[in-house]
Amino acid sequence: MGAPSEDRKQYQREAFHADDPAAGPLTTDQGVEVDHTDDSLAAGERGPTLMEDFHFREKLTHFDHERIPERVVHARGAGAYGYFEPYESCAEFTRAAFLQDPSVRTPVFVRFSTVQGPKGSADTVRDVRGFATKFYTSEGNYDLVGNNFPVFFIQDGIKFPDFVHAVKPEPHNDIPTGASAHDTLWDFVSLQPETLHAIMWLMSDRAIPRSYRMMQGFGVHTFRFVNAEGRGTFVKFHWKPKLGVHSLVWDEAQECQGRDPDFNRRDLWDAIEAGEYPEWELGVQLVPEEDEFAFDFDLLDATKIIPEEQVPVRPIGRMVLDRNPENFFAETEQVAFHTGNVVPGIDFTNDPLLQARNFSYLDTQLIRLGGPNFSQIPVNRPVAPVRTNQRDGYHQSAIHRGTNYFPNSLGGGCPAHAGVDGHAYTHYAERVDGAKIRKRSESFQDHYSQAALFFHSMTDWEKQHIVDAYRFELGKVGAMTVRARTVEQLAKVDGELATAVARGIGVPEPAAQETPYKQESPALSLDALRGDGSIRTRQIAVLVTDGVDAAQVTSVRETLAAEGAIVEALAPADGTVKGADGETYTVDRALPTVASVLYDAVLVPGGPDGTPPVAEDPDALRFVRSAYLHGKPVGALGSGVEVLSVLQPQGVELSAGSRGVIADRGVVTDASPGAAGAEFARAFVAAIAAHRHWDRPPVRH
Ligand code: HDD
Repeated sequence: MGAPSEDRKQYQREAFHADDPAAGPLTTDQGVEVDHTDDSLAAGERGPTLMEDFHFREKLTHFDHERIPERVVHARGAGAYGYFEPYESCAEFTRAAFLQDPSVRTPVFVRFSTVQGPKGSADTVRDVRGFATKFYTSEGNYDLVGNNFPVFFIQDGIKFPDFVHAVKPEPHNDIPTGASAHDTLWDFVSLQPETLHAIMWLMSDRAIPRSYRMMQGFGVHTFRFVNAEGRGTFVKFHWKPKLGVHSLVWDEAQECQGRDPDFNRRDLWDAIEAGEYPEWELGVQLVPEEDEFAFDFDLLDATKIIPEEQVPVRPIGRMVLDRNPENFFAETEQVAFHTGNVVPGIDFTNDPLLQARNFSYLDTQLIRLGGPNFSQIPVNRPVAPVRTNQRDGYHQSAIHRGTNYFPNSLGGGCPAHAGVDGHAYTHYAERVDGAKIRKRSESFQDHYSQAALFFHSMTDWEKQHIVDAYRFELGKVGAMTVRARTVEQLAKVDGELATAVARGIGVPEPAAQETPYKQESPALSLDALRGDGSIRTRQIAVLVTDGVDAAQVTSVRETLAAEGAIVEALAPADGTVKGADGETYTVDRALPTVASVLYDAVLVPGGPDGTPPVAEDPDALRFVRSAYLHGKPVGALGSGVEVLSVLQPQGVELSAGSRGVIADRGVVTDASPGAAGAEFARAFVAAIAAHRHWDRPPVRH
């Protein structure tokens, strides 16, 4: 609770400085000052509008053309600027300039996205998240265009239009928005077993991240590092978030879609505005060229991971995002990524998915950004000098001088070829020969073992969430043949999984069959990715009303804030509440405007006269119940403990009249009058650090 005068409006009024062009008078696009923009030029007060009104025509014409085509996939996103710095020189493996010197910070722009939904869809849908990074290096732009899954749904890019058509809304009615739970996607999946591994990730909690700041990123493909001597090393890229990897639960993710469709975008924006800069470590899995065939899968197959137990991830640097864009359209919408944007020292492999992407990204920008000059848009512009003989085209903003061809003598031979021993990009001289054929390699034919590896590496609660997700998704599929065929495919991955899914969706259980897959990779479980255990930036709700024991709130709030959590006082109405001490305290938000799904934990303080202050408020009770059902920490102090009786139908036992701190599966209480000691705060912090408590019976996931 804060001072009553606090201004909570977040609009960036300070963005308009005196030297900002917007500070001067309104003008037309030609710079002619406009004295009046509220009425059209008309023949008389009630007469017709005149064609002569150039200001009106210009204003409306520009407005009519404000939209550009949204991205065909990854339309909805959020971006931020920051920097990357390597921990040490990577010269042994790559000559890339930005990976040489720990004292050199390379600026970056990152865009996170969902894939299926249009630009206006909700954030917390079940979907892959894009994680695209543009490094503005001294040798030109390098784009690492990855996802938060390490594998992709198909092996060859020629299948991309089929896959995207299948997952996108169905063509006859454009339904569903932002969802994969529909017939055409599952029809495709059931017929195309190479999708199974990525689909397993999609059914896991990885597909509903708590925050963009709390998800991993992967380059997916095997790329190639090349060092100054020209030696190649296969490389897979990993981003690991400092805050650990955390997810929502499905019920909560769905409610979030209505309560705050911008849940993930707002979270990123707010954290950066608050100076809580998100950070990731960049790691690499390195495989010497001579080990290309040392695995039981093909390194060129983007539906496979290299288990971290087989090739450890080696940390090579860190990235911090510390600046929000100033204009969403100019920066986040117009940013153009391209897998073909590489710098010397980073090269491709023959992964057919990557090869296709190297065509598709440049092509898509031509239609989306309206021509070939999109690299001149500020967010796309390299910091390295650009000297080309490319000329003209739509939206050309450079005023080129001199000759526009090579070789030339009239322009002094400029721009000249770069010397090969300088910073010029030289392609890795891989030897290639083969017949011209349309045929998938035999080494790409196993589609089941790594889907099984992922499933078997999950904890019990993660496995249950996967079963629930399959049941939800297939339960929305109308064609029973598609449901049954998907279960048949699942049976080839894991019989128990297939049976559990079949039981929920009304199709015959598959015949018992032993699958040969027994391997696990513990590094894949969310339990292995909890980060440093800190509670930084967790959102904690404290439910208050008149008569609240303000001393309790202040004491717990101080401890939580010292740990970096964000504490908000929620009351039945906005404004102020009167504490039991007679003082007035400001409310942060009114309960009817928020919901438990927007917070990570809830605390119910007491009142000094033994009455629990929020016991009568239905929003508060629903808040507590929902937090509990979603596995979140619930804390209560003094008479606030009585409010938790709302959880008794869920099996929570409250030992009435108990004194002292009790922490049981994320429910932390101290019923002593005036309780708010250090012991309670410590136990509550530990419960929040655990994120969710899956051992509660029965938690609705
Ligand atoms: Fe893609 C956008 C990631 C396969 C074709 N893709 C796009 C974005 C991300 C990815 C993060 C959004 C970039 C942004 O924020 O602007 N895509 C991936 C990953 C893939 C992948 C990790 C597999 C490893 N993509 C893929 C294939 C193709 C495309 C196989 C086509 C052959 N992707 C596109 C695209 C998009 C795109 C159509 C839409 C908008 C854009 O490129 O700029 O060209």
